[in-house]
This record gives sequence, C-alpha cells and structure tokens, in this order.
Amino acid sequence: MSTGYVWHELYGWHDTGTYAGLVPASLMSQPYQHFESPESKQRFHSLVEVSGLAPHLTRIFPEPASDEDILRVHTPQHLARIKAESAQPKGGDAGDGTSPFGHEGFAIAALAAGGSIAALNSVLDGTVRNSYALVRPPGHHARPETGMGFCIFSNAAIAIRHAQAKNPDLRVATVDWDVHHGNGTQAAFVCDPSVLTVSLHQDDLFPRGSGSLTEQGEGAGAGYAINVPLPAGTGNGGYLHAMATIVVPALRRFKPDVIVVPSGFDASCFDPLGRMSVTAAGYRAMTRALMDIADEVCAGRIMMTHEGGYSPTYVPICGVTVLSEMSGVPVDVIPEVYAGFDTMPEHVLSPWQAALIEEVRVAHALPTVAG
Ligand code: 3YP
Ligand code: ZN
Repeated sequence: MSTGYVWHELYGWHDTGTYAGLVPASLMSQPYQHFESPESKQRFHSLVEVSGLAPHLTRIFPEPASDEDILRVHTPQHLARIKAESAQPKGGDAGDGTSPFGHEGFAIAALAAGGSIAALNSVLDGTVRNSYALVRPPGHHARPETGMGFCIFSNAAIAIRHAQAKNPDLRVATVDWDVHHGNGTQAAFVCDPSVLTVSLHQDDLFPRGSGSLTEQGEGAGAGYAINVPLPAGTGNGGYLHAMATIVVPALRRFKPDVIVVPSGFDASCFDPLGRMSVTAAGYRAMTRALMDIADEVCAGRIMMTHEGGYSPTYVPICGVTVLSEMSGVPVDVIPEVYAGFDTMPEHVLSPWQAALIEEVRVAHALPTVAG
C-alpha cells in the first residue's frame, strides 16, 4: 500500500503580501516577502516531482472544507469574519496582524483544511497506508475563535473532527514537530480524552508563554495533552531522545487508531525562525520512529499535514526525505555538503536536554525505556 500526497496549485497562491519577513514594507523596510511565502512549499512540491518520487505516490486532490467542517472547530464569528475580509479587494488578517491573506483567501484556507481532511480520509478508508498533505496556509496556531501565527483555520483539528463525525469512536494522537507550540490543535481537544495532543517545540518561542510542561489538558482531557518544551539549540540527538522517551511510550499507552503529525520543518538547522538544529537525516529518523510505533499500535496509519518551515532551500530536502521514508522509495536528495551537518556537536544529547525530557516523562508517568 502506498503513500498519499496532497498538493493543489492554489496553495501556492495564498497571498501573504509584501513584507520584509514579519515587517510590512515601509521606508525603513525594503519590500520583500512575508516569511510565510509560497517559496519553501512550492519548491518542496517541485522536488517531489523532480526527485522521481511523484510517480510512486498516490496523488490526492482536495475539496474545500465545508462550513460544517470548519464549524466543528471554529466559532461562527471567526468563520464569518474570514469570509467578510476575504471578500475585500485587499483581503485581511486572520487575527493577530501577522497572518495576512489576500482577496479570496478564505477559499484557499478552506482548501487547506480540505487537504488535511482528504489526506486523513484516505488513510482511514485504507486507500493508502500513510499520507502527507502539503497545504498552505498552515493551521496549528489557529484557535476556535481566531487565527494567529500565519494560520487561518486549524487544519489538523478540522480533519480529526471530520473523521470523528463519521466514526465517533475514533481515537487520534497528534505529534506536532513544528518548532513552535501547536497551541491551536491543543486548544481544540484540551478537554477531550479521545485525542491525545503531543507537541515537541522550542521552549517559549511562539506563542510566548504557551506550551509549558504544566499544560497537560483540562477536565475530562486532563493528562491528554503532552508538551515537550525543548531548550533552544536542540539537534537530532535531543529530538530522537524525546521521541524514544516521551512520544513512543505515550503512543504505546494511548493506542490511537491513527497518528496525525502537524509537520513543520522550522526546527531545522537552516531555519530563520527557529533556533534548533534538526537535519534531514534527523527528520528521516523521527519519521522511522513514528512509523515503527504506528505499525505496532495502528496498522501504520499516519497522516502528516504541513505547518511551518521557512528555508526555501532546505525545507524541500527535509520534506522529500520524510516522504521517502514514509513511502519506502529510496530517494536521496541530501547534498554531500549538507550531510556534514549531521556530525556537528549540537546533535549530541546534552545533560540539560536530557533533564527536561526526564521531567516530562516523570510528569506524565511514562515508563522508562529499556536499554
Ligand atoms: C508567527 C509570528 C512569529 C513566529 C511565527 C511562527 C509561525 C510558525 O511557523 N508557526 O508554526
Ligand atoms: Zn512553526
């Protein structure tokens, strides 16, 4: 069985306008691009084609999420505001002033949520073993009542609620490896024990004050949110230790029917917005770890939905490497000069990284891993 792959040309047309990174163009800010420009994702799709991977994948074409789909997660006020601003000739902003969208941006945001829905459906109906939705705009910061952090709608959460509307018994675990806290996905399920949310992120990066170890779920959902706020600088060693010590035991205990991965590549060593050091080989190893535990608990079912990642040149390499591992198709797109980054000292697990991971393990009463 193969790997599903979602991309739509309109994802590249989501218009974040003329900025210099996070700053609107002005007399002291030479007009350039917003960080969340099409570059990294469109080039990821281009490398899927040119690497020879594309013919081995099952291409999935998305439909827009319906209002009903969006309203399972978001308030009617949020949906109405996005639609109204989208109708303006100059578009609008999803909520925090850093999440711009252009005219008709609503349609593309609905198509991004629809891409996550289609990718998850294809895994759950057995069309494919696993899938990757390469969508824009991203989703994991969008809260029920507002967008934020470049996100308009909570794509992963909308896909999960769509699946649960068809099968109310469905249990889902999310493993968010974007460098920022998956606060929106967590918020959608914070009181819900049917969805375990796990987020690995740089400690207190974005949103500020969000994603600490003490956020563990509320009410009936207490214990079903796990946050791993890794120290800045963490590389492959720290991430893989967190996978082995926290993520894999938590998935083994929760036994989801499917694993959903909000996948950003902004924890990479070349990212302008993160301060972590993960390499393409690190992402391949993290993918392997998830696939092994998915084989053990949920017949290999994994759906990844794209989030951040702002290196136009390195995101495609990380992304295709993950897709290669997911599909078992052996393409190597890592240039020799980048392979050297795999042996840099920051990849050795540090005592302070190990201490944080141990604190998370104890807080969630996870068993120690033998060996
Ligand atoms: C939002 C404003 C400053 C940092 C930015 C983070 C966006 C992102 O990649 N989230 O996953
Ligand atoms: Zn991010």
